[in-house]
Parts: sequence; C-alpha cells; structure tokens
Amino acid sequence: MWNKRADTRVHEVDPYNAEPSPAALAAESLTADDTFYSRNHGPIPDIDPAQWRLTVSNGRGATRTFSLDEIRRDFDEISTVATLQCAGNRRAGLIAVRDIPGEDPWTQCATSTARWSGVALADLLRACDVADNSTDHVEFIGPDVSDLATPPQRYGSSIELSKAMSPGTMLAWAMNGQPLPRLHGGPMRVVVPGYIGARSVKWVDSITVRESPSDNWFQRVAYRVLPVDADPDTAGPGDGISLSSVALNCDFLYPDPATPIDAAEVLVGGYAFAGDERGISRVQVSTDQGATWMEADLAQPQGPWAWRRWSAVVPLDAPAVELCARAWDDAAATQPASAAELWNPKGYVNNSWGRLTLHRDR
Ligand code: MTE
Ligand code: MO
Repeated sequence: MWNKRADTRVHEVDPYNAEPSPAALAAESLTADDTFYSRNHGPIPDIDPAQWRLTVSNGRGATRTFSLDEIRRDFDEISTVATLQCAGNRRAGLIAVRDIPGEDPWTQCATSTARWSGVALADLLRACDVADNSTDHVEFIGPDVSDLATPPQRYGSSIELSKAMSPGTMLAWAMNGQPLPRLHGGPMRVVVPGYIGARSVKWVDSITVRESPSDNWFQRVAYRVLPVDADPDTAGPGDGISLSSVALNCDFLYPDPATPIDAAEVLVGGYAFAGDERGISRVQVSTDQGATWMEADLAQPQGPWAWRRWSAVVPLDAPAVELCARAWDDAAATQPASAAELWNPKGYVNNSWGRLTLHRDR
C-alpha cells in the first residue's frame, strides 16, 4: 500500500517498519520518498491538510492554534538537508551477539537523507512568546496511538529548548520538494537534525514548552540504553541513558556481498554520520581486522546535518576478505570495533565498525 520500491525490506506490516536495500540507499545522495526508511509505532493517521491544526502552549499559560495555511503564510520558509537515523539502526549486529526479542532486526539502512522544507521551530516559538529559559524542554505529540506503550498512548518526545531554538530544527511540510508524504508525517512533522529519528515527531499536532522532559512513554521509558543486565520488560521511567544526539556511525552500502568479485580490487562505499554539533573528518577501511587502515575518499558535504558518503578502492587478495570501516568525527573520536561491547537490552546505538565480507570469483 505504501509507495516503496520492490526491494524494500519490510520488517513489519502493521505498524509499518521498513528499510531500503543497501543498493537503493547507495544510489542517491538525497533519498527519494519511495526509498526512505520508515519507522512507526502505531496506525498511520490520514489527515486532511485543511483540517490539520497545531496547538502551541508556551509554558507561561498562553496557547495558540495554527492551521497549515497560517504557518505557510506567516513565517519564512526554510529548507534543510538532514539525515534521519533510527536509534535501532544496525540492531541486527547486536542481535547476532545475543537475541533481542520483540525488536526489529534493522540492518544498516534505517537511515536516510532528505531536503526538508518548512518553518524554523524557533520562529514559531518566538511568535508564541516563549521565554528564553535555557533549562526548559519542548514536547511534541502526534495523533497516532501506540499500544507498544503501557498504557497505550499517543506518540511523543521532547528536546531541550536550546535545541528547539537552534538553526536546523524545524516543522516540515515538504520532503525533497514534494508535499510531505502521509507515511513520513504529512501534512507536518518535526525534524530535529542530528538527533535520533524518534525525536522527529510525525503528524505533530501539539507542542508544549515545559520545565522537564516529556512524560510520554517514548521519551521516559523507550529509547534508552539500559544496563546490560536490566530486564527491558520491567525497566522503569528514567532508567538507562536517554538518547538524543546520534552517536558517530558508518557502514558499507556496496558492493553486494552476495555477488562474487571477479577482480583483484573493488570499489566499496557507504555512509558516515556524526550527530548533533559534530562533522565527519575521516573514514578508513581495513582488510586485516584493523591492524592497518587505508583512507577512504569523502564526498562533498551535503550540509551540517547530513551524512557524508565515502568510497575506497580496496585489494582482494584472498578468497574471502572481511572489510572493516570506521569513521572519525571532528573531535577525533572514532567507533568501537565490536558490537559485543555495545550490546544492550533494547538494541540501540550499534555504532561498531561497519563490516562486509566479500568473495573472489575464480
Ligand atoms: N512520530 C510519530 N507520530 N509516530 C512514530 O511512530 N516514529 C519515530 C519518528 N517519529 C514515530 C514518529 C521514529 S522512532 C523514527 S526513526 C522516525 O519517526 C522515522 O521517520 P520516517 O518514518 O519518516 O523515516
Ligand atoms: Mo527510530
């Protein structure tokens, strides 16, 4: 029913959870809407843009309601290229270490990049007379009710007011120059560049400035890195590490490891992504489990909040070679080698080295 390519890997039909094939993701530096991954926690709402309303509560007792036409008429349009990445991206690598029941085995394609157009959230909040109180938070709520939460509740999240007011954070009504598709939050979604996808609430209809992070289940209980020995079914509100900025990550997108290579060297490539406030400064590839590394070529930056695509020509001097890739950010931090070090009960933030095993054809 959704407009996705035939090679899309669908983890769940209802709620719809699907990621593109690595080849499809590699083909474009901006991900088309028929390719973009999609992560949902409940039924997909069907909202008439003319009926959609956004209520903003400014934390000082005042509330304003906006229609889509009013927002488009009264505020300047901005446009930002931003990568979204699910906190569960690459979970399959953690499941290979130890099973994670009840969570989808996303591979490395629960991430995609689009040009988003809409209004700066800061402009809207200023128009609502929000106080410049640096310790406040901004809560976003959508209309979709998820029974993954106990008790079932509407999907929501929150971010710090400082992030809400910073450049890039926006309400988007268009994706790659087209009206925002229903599956991706149309008519309007939040886009929080550099933060885990979970904070970019789709179909947003309520925004509230508050003194503390949202009490919504998806902020307080889910999207947290629990201690290794915690029971995810009994973990309570506030347990573990709450996720916001995306951890430095990279992985391979090509070539397809299922096709043997008929040459002594091969072009490999993929994406690297550094979260909020960080850029990618280097990507390296190893053919010897990290004993030595060669520098990959980095494509031109697509903007401060977008992935960096990379490629390298590597020798294949054995029948089977396991390649490793790691990125460095501009604070010179790099990625951990193994997923085993990172395993956690809900399977978030696998940012271990990308790995790809290629075979020689002879
Ligand atoms: N917003 C609502 N209302 N409901 C959701 O289930 N999923 C979140 C976020 N926003 C979600 C949501 C998660 S976990 C991710 S990774 C992104 O949306 C995925 O956005 P996409 O489907 O456009 O790729
Ligand atoms: Mo996500």
